Parts: sequence; C-alpha cells; structure tokens
Amino acid sequence: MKRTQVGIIGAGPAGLFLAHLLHREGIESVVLEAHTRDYIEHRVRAGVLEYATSELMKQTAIGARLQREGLIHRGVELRFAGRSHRIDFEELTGRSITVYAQQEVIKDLVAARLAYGREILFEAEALSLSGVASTEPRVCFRHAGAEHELVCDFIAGCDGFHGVARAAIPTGSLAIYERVYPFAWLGILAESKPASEELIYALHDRGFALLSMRSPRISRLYLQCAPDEDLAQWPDARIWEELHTRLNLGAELVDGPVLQKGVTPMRSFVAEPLRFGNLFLAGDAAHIVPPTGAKGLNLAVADVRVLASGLAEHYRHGRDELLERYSAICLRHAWKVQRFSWWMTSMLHRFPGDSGFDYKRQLAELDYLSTSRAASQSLAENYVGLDVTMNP
Ligand code: RFL
Ligand code: PHB
Repeated sequence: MKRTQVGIIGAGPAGLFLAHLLHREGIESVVLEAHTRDYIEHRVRAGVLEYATSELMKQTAIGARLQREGLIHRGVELRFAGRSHRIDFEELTGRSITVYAQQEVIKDLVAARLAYGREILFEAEALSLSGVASTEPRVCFRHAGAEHELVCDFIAGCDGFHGVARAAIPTGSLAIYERVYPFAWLGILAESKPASEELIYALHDRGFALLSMRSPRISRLYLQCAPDEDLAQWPDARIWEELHTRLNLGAELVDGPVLQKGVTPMRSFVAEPLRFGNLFLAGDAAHIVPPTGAKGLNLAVADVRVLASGLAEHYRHGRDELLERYSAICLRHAWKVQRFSWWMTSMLHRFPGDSGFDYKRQLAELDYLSTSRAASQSLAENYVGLDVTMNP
C-alpha cells in the first residue's frame, strides 16, 4: 500500500502537467502510467501549443528546449476553391502559437519530474477506483506482476478517453454528450521540408487536407479519409498524390520517406460533471475534441491549471471554493473549445451524402472569412486560445 496527497492516473499531458504544477505548490503526488517511458515519449500526436500553454511551460521552468526548438507561428493559411487566405494571428490578436510536438512536451515534463526526484510509476495500470466519495479514495493498480493500492486525499483521472477513472462515476451521476463524425484523418510524419512556413488547412472537393510540421526537415500531413479506412490501401505514393491534389502546392510539396502513418477517428465528447466526490476528471478522460482546431492538449492543460490552483488553495489555506467550482469553470471553457473545434471541422470536411448544399455553404463560409476582419479575428482568437473565465 502506498499513500499520497494526489493520486494521478495517466502520464499524458494532463497528468504530467498536473504533477508538475502540484510539485511547484509543494503538494505530493504519485503518477501511475500503464505504458513504458519509451512508449509515452514517442507517441506521435498533437503539435500545436496555444499561446497560454507555451507561456505556462516557460513560466514554470520547463520551457528551455521549447524556446530553442519550438517554431513560432504568427498565422495560418486557409485554401479552398483555388484561393488562399492567411489569418494573421499577430495582427488580429497580438498573440502567436508554437509548433512543438506533444511527445517533446512529455519528454520535458518527465525529465523535470525525475530531476526533482519524484517518481512516475511506469507500467503501472490502474485497475479500479474505490471510495471516491470518501476522504480516502483508493486506486487499485497492477505493477511488476502484483496488485497494489494507492490511498489518496484526491484522485485525478488523467487517463485519457479509454481510461478507468470516468467509469468510477455512477452512470446516474454522469451526463454524456457526444458526436461521432462520418470521417477520420489519415496522418503521416514524413522526412520532407515543410512546403510552407505556416500550417495550411485546405478544403478540396475530394476532402480536407492539412499541412503541418515538426521541424525544418519534418512535415506532418493529414488527409480526410473514411473512419474505417484500411491503411493497406494507402501506399506512400497514393498518399503523396492525394496530398498534391488537395493541397495544390505544386513543386513546393516534395515527397519524402514516410516515417509513421495512422488513422485518427474524430469525435466530440463531454462528460459532466468533472468531479464526483474526491475524484476529478481532466483532459481527454473528460472531453474529446476533433483535431481540426488543434485543441486537445491545450484543453487538458487548461483543466489541470484550474485543478492545481484549487488543490493549492485547499492545502495552503483550507479553502475549497475553487475545487467546488472546478467542474463548472472547466466545462464552461471546454464547451467554447468544443464549439470552435466542431465549427472548424464542419467548415473544412466533405460530408458523405452531401447533396452539394453543404459544400457551397462551406465555400461561402471560407469566402466570408477571407473578406471579413471580424470573422478572421474570431477564428484567430479561438485558435491562439481563449482565456479560461474564472469568475462565475
Ligand atoms: P492522453 O494523452 O491520452 O494520456 C492519458 C494517459 O493515461 C494512460 N492510461 C492509464 N494509465 C494507468 N492506468 C490506466 N488504466 C490507464 N489508462 C490510460 C495512457 O497510457 C496515457 O499515457 O490524455 P491527456 O493527458 O488528457 O491529453 C490529451 C491529449 O493527448 C490529446 O487531447 C491530444 O493529443 C489531441 N490532439 C491535439 N491536441 C492539441 O492540443 N493540438 C493538436 O495539434 C492536436 N493534434 C491530437 C492531434 C490528437 C491526435 N490523435 C492521435 C488522437 C492530432 C492527433 C492525430
Ligand atoms: C499537428 O501538427 O499534428 C496538427 C496541427 C494542427 C491540427 C491538428 C494537428 O489542427
């Protein structure tokens, strides 16, 4: 049996950021992670950090490599119907975003935690939670072939969409709001100089395409595909051909070796509330957004910032007001981010069965964006990240 103040399930961005922020507040935590360190440090996922996420990394002493290697982006490009429109973040909001891979954020957080001598239990799978409504909630987990128990003051369920924490909330106490989209993303990581300095979101009559990057030599590219797409039908040459068609970048887009490929399903999902007794859900365990707005990681970080502040008030001053408002504060923010992610997704993908009406509407929306400063500014302020509203 182990005892800690905050038991954190999951070493993704939510769990590791929470552990880091708690450590800075002098609060003890134990992180349980089902996979190995090598696995979580090499899992290819998100790449866009909102302004507030990268600022938080810098302010909390984990931003040195981000400052050296992160790519600051001051705008993005939208392409449609043979046209192109740049959204200038800096001019419209005074802010920028940083392209820095999620697994690099994970590496920085793991390194920081190990440097200050706090462990992460890798290959420690949480099996079940008990007593979540009591003052001594427990996590039963398997590690090194044996079952153990972690006794906590609070449990943070940061175990992603498929984790066990959400299931510890009785179904009668949980409302689920969900939308599954009739398409997915086929994503590749390729050794190819990015064809543009900024991200390009493209709507083509054959479907959505996105050009992103990881470094001056590595591109990250996505194509809209079917949710059950068979990767075997997508040899590298076919992927490049489709990217050329949809992105329409001519010779700027240079084919290169494909280092990794995968299919990402798309869903919008929110579980309410985010707190049950002394269990708090954060990140993908609580909500999923489709990747079109580049928000999942940032939303996870927004949650745990509020949670860490609430726990700090609890331990430092014995005040629980912020913990009591945790769910309401985070859901208010999460729904705004859901709205934006849904809107970007609806504007930029071809919908199966569309009679043509949707496509015309989408092109009109993009045309409106490219001629209206107000519309462009709305996209820009959401993309660089809305501030979390803490006031009731
Ligand atoms: P994670 O990252 O899924 O981490 C959960 C961790 O919990 C572990 N776990 C358990 N550990 C112990 N016991 C158990 N029973 C456990 N069950 C699970 C898992 O092994 C894992 O390590 O959730 P978290 O921390 O909430 O973070 C969420 C983000 O990872 C996610 O929202 C983003 O990756 C989404 N996303 C993007 N977000 C952005 O902000 N910007 C982007 O540009 C962006 N692009 C993307 C994305 C996600 C993608 N995929 C593959 C889903 C692009 C893609 C393609
Ligand atoms: C990425 O670089 O992986 C990426 C960028 C923008 C998105 C989603 C993913 O909207």
